[in-house]
Amino acid sequence: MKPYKQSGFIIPVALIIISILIMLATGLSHQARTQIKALQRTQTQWQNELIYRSVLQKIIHSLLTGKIAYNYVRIDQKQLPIDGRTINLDGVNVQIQDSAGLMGLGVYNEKVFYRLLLQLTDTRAAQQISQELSDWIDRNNLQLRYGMEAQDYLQAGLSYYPRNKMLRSLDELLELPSMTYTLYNGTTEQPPLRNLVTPGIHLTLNAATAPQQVLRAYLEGTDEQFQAIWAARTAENWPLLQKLLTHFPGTLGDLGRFVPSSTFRIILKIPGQKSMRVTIKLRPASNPPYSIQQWYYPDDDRGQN
Ligand SMILES: [Ca+2]
Repeated sequence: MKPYKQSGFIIPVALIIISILIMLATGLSHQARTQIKALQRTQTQWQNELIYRSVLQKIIHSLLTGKIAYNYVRIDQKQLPIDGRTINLDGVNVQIQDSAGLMGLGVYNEKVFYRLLLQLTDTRAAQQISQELSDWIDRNNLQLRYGMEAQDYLQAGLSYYPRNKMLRSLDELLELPSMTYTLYNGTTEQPPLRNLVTPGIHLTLNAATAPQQVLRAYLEGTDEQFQAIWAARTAENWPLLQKLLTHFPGTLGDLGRFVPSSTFRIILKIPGQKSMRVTIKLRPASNPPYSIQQWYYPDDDRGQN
């Protein structure tokens, strides 16, 4: 009877031990799976970065050695667009944007920024954001109607004040209380605001490379007048575009000269994967003949939290 009693005691203990072991094993294998997934993600990211770097090198080479005119760089009888249009290079979707086609916020023009925002959001939000940016940049003594100065940030329970200086980086726009995640990062229907502006100083706008919303913001006049301008631009009819711009009331000079900048923003994306966003400045007389001004990889959307 004794062994029977003993086994009666051992069986529950053994069962407990077995279930603990099973729990441990399940936990460990779950942990291992998570780790393997993380490793695979890192590996894919590294592989993609290698592909991006290789494509980027080709683009930089083209920009340095090709002939840049209007909205393209020509090299070996081929043309790469520099107006932000998407093209495919070695399986990577690439957008090269001449910086002179973007709205430079380095010399802030509230009126044209408002006109840009108006195409992306409602009138009230456009007024608020453009005036909040004015107050973000100016000193603390002149609060605009829809703007906000230090005391308003305090009253709104924010843990920071306006900088009262020029923008240092574009992502500072996310600090404006009325800026929204979708406006900044875009939706399937509209381009990200971050793709249309730069924190740089631009004295002229290149009408041959400017995205539609940016060009519209700089040009006053009716929608019909602008449609004629945009039709000439998309048809790449440069003489006509130049002629139309001469007679179009604008707020920035030399619109018909089509002068590109030496700075380019390049976005690379393998479909379904994280993208890379790089800003490079060509300086052919130096070594290396370009400098990297911005390097975002992986280039996630901004300001989610
Ligand atoms: Ca201020």
